Amino acid sequence: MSEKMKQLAMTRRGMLGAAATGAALATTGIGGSVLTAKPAKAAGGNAHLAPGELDDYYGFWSSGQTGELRILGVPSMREFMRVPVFNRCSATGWGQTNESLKVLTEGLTEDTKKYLAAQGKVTYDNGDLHHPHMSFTDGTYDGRYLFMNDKANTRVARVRCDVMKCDKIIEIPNAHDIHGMRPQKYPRTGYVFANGEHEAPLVNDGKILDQPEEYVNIFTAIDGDTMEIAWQVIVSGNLDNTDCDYQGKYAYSTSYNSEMGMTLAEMTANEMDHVVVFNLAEIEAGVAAGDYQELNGVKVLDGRKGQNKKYTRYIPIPNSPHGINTAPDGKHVCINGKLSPTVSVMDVTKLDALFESDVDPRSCIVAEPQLGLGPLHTAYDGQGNAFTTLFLDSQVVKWNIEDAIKLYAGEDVDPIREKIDVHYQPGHNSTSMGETKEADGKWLISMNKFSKDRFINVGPLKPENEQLIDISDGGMTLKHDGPTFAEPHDSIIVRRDIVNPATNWQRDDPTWEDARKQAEADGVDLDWGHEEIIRDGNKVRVYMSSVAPEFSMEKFTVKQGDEVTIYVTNMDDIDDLTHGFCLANFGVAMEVGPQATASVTFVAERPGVHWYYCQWFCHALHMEMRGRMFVEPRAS
Ligand code: CUK
Ligand code: CUA
Repeated sequence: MSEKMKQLAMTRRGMLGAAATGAALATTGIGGSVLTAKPAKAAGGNAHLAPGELDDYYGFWSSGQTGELRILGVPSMREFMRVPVFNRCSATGWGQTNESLKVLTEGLTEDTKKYLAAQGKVTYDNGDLHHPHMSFTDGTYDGRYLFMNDKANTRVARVRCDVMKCDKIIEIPNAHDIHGMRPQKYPRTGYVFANGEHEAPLVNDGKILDQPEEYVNIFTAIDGDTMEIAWQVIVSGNLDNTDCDYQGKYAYSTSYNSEMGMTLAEMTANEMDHVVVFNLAEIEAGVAAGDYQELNGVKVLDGRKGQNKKYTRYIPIPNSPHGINTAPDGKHVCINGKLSPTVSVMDVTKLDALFESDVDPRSCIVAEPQLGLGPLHTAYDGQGNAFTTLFLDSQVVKWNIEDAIKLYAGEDVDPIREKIDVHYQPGHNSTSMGETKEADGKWLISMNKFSKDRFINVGPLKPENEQLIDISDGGMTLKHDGPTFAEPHDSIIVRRDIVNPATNWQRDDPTWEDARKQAEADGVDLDWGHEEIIRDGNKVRVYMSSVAPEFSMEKFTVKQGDEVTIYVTNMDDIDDLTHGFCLANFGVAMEVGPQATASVTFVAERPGVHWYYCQWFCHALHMEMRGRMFVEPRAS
């Protein structure tokens, strides 16, 4: 270690103090020496991290209509990364590279491919990502995958946590506009449950149009390992949010339009809507017994109201319920009333009876406290308390579940502990590890839809405001305002020891499987510095590698009209040494991470001299990292 590095390491230790918190220390290799950075002091709820201090938690944020996944640090609220998923990303080439286009196109239905082809496209370039959730093993996060929905184009995506890139996107046939989505908690994920929000004819080919009585809605279970659809269930009413139990027996979804109305007045007519409970074992038995119709390659079971099949039960809930959240106690589930000032507490141990006998479906409701106006979502501290967002009141209310149950049973107790003003109109909230059995009661995020006057004015379109609230001392103390761009709905806060991404890619990563096969067929060794041009009719494949600050190919020549594929392999294996490949005036740009291969295909319909350059600042000679593509004009 150099003298300077030693000093730096000493200073860091001095600055951070000796108070170890028991969490794993992170090591960061810099120039061959190793510095250790300690996690932020967890106790006492210090939200301000000094430069160089590391966060205790990863925050995984959705981005709504931006279509990407975001990674933040909690408690610092620093944004670290944007992982493109349903969107087109200019920086990484997501939506343009062959590797990303494979992910974006292979899971689309034939119907959608046809529609897109008519638009001159191969994939959508928008999405509406509401709900990011991590895979579970035995009731807690396991650091394998993140799953997320696309409400805009009816898809579910998966992000690999080892490289923080999306590796699978599937479109959900038969369903419309996937909204609520949660992974199975126990024994593991397992299933990923996904709600189709909007109802439509089961076969939506135009034969049935304005006949809402013929519309249905679809609940889908996806196999999180293969990203194939396991089964679907037809339900009555449209589906909003979903969650599941810690026993591996039930999933449940809120439904805000049991009326199946088409207008606002119709949709809000009933005082009671419902939660649909899905009996996983009965559904699996139904699949095994062949009690389904096959529609677009998916096994679809009928779980509509009045079918009296043991697949589903409908529990009346006031009124247009929205969020549904299972408590870390493994027993209670909060159903947030939205248009009703109540949260209904469902006891999952009472669900068996609903399927075994003719009991009142409401017999599983053990509390229904009035909390305030517009309850949307609930999070937990793992100590018996719940935190519910009140959209209309612009507040978060902390209340005690056991006291709410006593109140419902007739005792004279007030379950409400405290209310805190948030700014303004909160939707989701999340607590540290709060949707797992390891909820630790340290931090609460309130995801507020409006920021109004909280920041300097940036014009008519304003950011949202995500507020960090310290709940570690039994109270609620606002610590930080965090503006975000359109429109994170949901977030999870994951202990950092659970998430262990790699710093470099592995050369045999499946991401560039196709490139590897093509290179093999072309006799090119992708694992070694290479520069090779293969002509195959009017298809030209250009293989080059990069080592800072050079591409292995300083120039290459193609003909006007050639379909050119460029493969770049980044041979650098140094932490954080990403290169890029940008072909100017061809609209081509991509990220090439350390040890990764990336490729892009275009038609060289532009004669002349064209520069390509590295667009990720990688070296003191980064500006010099460039080369020329010569395009010979077509003989006229
Ligand atoms: S929904 Cu947006 S605030 Cu899509 Cu989870 Cu409740
Ligand atoms: Cu390589 Cu910049």
